[in-house]
Amino acid sequence: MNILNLDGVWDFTFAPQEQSLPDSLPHLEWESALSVPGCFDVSAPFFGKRGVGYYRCTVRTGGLIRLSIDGLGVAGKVFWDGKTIGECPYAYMPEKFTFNAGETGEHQLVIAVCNHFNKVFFPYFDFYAYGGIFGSVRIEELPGYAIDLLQVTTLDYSTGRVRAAVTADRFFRAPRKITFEIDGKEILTSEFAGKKNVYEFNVPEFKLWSPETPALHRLRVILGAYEESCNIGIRTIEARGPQLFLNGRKLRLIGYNRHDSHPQFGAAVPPSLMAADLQMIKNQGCNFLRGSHYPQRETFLELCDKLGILFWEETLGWDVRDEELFKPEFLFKQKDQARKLVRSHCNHPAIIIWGFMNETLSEEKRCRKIIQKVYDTYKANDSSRLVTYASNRYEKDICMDIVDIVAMNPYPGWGSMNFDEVYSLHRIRPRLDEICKAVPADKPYMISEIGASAIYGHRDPYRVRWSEEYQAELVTEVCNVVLRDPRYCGLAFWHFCDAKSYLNGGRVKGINDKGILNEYRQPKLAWQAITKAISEIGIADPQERKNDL
Ligand code: ADA
Repeated sequence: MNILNLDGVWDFTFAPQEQSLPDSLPHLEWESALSVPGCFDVSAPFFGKRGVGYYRCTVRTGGLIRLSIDGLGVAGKVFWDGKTIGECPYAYMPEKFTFNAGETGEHQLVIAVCNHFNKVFFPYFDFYAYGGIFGSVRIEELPGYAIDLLQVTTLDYSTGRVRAAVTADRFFRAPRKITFEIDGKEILTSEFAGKKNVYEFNVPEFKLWSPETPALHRLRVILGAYEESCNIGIRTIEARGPQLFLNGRKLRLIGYNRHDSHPQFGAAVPPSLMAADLQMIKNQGCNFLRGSHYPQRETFLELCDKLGILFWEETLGWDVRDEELFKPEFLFKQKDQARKLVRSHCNHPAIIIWGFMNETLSEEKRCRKIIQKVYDTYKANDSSRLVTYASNRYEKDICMDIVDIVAMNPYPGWGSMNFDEVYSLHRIRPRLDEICKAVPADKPYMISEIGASAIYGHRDPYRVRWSEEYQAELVTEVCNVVLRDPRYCGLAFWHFCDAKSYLNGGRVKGINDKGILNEYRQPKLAWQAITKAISEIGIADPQERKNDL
């Protein structure tokens, strides 16, 4: 089986007059060239423009193929030799298309990308809607059928027992032999008939995956003439009462929210920068990231697996307003995204939480129904992970009982501010304590966002808001309150680095400047402050630390 990686230089042309994806492929003059992955609106002459960008490449292949696009934005459409193959309706979501490519020979692949806002990516989101192809484009040449979904789950971390659920695609008809290999050794051979089969086996000489020792095993599955491989990690994640447990051991999360964003690359952040970001986070003593607010690139998740960064991945649905939230199509799209996300990323041990609907109307009964349904969809597709949403409804939230871990985005000392008050850090502890009391005592509770804006380089003897000093003191106080209190099982600062947004909502320079680093990853004072707090206070549960003494 052959895999073609199509990353590289593609022909490009831009149609600024087009407001949406075309029904059929128009006649085009290929005026330019761009790299894939890449965003077209981060460089001249397309800076900040909205319209439809067309990417074209020529591929030598034929027969049944599976084309995968690891995320694009804002929406895309795929054409093969001029014919429509399918759509990528959700920004950032990986998509796969299986189709007959025709006779072996040269074929033309065109991906049209529209970066106008749509009913998935709304103009009021607090992050920039980049246009481009964010991740790799690949083709697998299939032997006439393929595995559609391979889902591996750890059943028992003490014995290394796993379950592998294998679903064949719609082209699979006759029964065939299926073989599983782990780390190059055959461990199971069986007959595969029908659409979905489930197998259980023990991983020989298994090592547990954890942030401290992110051990991976290589799984190869061969079904007839088709095969695929992936890394798997033996690990379980559980919520028991108010605690989290990873492989049966108490777990506390500390880290950041992170946008996949950079001034020069937009949302198509190169792997080297992803690795550098993750190394910084790990080196600081953190173990957790929330991929705010959309699906991630495969490379990024692979890096999290290998470096041992626990991950919260979520679907796109940021603060969606009620005129959209309560339309049936919103729920349909949320469920569809949840299903696709699980299917795309279920074998990454780093992912421990699936998320959805950031800061929604969780104080309303009619929203409760939506939250319940999206939660159920995740659980039906993957019962091995925790599912939640990040709330900013605090005491008013009526959906905390639904989710596996309560997650709040409070901004004491920053949000709901009284501008006459220069310095508000004294508000942090009382406000966090109040919110804590409102969270059901039997649920794990984490802070999924907290922070303050700081303009990089702005130092101020008054330590006013927007100064690096104020932000640094705020994060120190947050660490003092949260890391010392066993009630919290996690803390994720908003956010790792400054990221492009819009000018609305008072975003200075159109940037969300609550980054602990600036958009070029240069540290503000708060970076050192967090490093210091982690090394002085530690991240383990305070009660466990006491027991250790
Ligand atoms: C919210 C939201 C973030 C960001 C943040 C802020 O909590 O979830 O995406 O917009 O506010 O900076 O105000």
